[in-house]
Amino acid sequence: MPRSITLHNIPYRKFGIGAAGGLILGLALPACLPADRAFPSPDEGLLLSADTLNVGPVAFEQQAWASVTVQNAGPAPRGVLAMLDEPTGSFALPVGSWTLEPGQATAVELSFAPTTLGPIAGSLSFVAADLPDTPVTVELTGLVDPDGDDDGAAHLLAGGDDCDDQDESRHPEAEDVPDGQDQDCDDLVDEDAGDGAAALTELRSFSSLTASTSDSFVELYVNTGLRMEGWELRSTAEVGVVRMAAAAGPGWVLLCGPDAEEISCAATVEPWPTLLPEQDELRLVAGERAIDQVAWDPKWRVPAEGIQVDAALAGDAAVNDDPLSWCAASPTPGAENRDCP
Ligand SMILES: [Ca+2]
Ligand SMILES: [Ca+2]
Ligand SMILES: [Ca+2]
Ligand SMILES: [Ca+2]
Repeated sequence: MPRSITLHNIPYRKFGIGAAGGLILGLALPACLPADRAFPSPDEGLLLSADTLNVGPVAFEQQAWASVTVQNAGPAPRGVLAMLDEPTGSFALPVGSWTLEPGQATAVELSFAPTTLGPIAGSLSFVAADLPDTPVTVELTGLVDPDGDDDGAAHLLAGGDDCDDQDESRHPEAEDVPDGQDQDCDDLVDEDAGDGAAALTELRSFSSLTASTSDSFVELYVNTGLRMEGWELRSTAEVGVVRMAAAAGPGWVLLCGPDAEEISCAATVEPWPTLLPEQDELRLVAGERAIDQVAWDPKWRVPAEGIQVDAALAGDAAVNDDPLSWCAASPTPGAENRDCP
């Protein structure tokens, strides 16, 4: 139970009088202390409602408040200054000074937002302007909850691997469903979308003779809205990483070279994986899972204008493995493909 503490020796300590002198003065002074004084203390210092204050447990990125009441037990108005001593910066005091009338009390609000794994210890002292050598102090303890969302993974600041300790659906053991969020905290997004979540539908400017990243693109038909951040577009020789700010689809989605300007791209691939005529293979990979791949006869050269999957077959990650599904066609980036002849 918190208890009030009282400075019993303010006048005597101030004048450097020892215990014996205090006793003598104490015996001599009762007549000077009004019997009808409103406060229980025989001195004229500050009173606190507690000498210890425990806050929490509080999770990281959360905040709790606590308060302690300080009272002017003296007969005159008094300036009061608070001094917070806590090395981690987890406790904060919005207001640090007051003027209190005789007998007036004020509740001092104190916030606690952990910055490191606890318990976090400190102290809060109050000193009256006219009694600078006799502060009154409340000892502080802040308790920390290392797993704020109770999903079994601790916050990063607690040495854990929960990338979002306020969302129980996000932790390293979670399934990363196709919703634009990285549920399992591995910086790959939506990689558990599954085979066939997206299928290659159109390729442009992959020939080494015509390669220009300003007009190169890979078109996908995305069957469910997803964000392919961190996925890879791999040719036989090169690996490009997909950078995608937001989820896109269902529908036609463009992955583009880093210099693309004239087409509306959902994502950039860096570096752009040039597909050589003699190495005609392209794979879209999420983590270690191949979402779709196209590997056709190496003799089949990719014409400069690009190739596309027949409109009726778009979105099927199995059928586009067949070269007969593809044909040369003028580009339709981000729009429905043409019918192959
Ligand atoms: Ca957690
Ligand atoms: Ca979490
Ligand atoms: Ca992930
Ligand atoms: Ca996800």
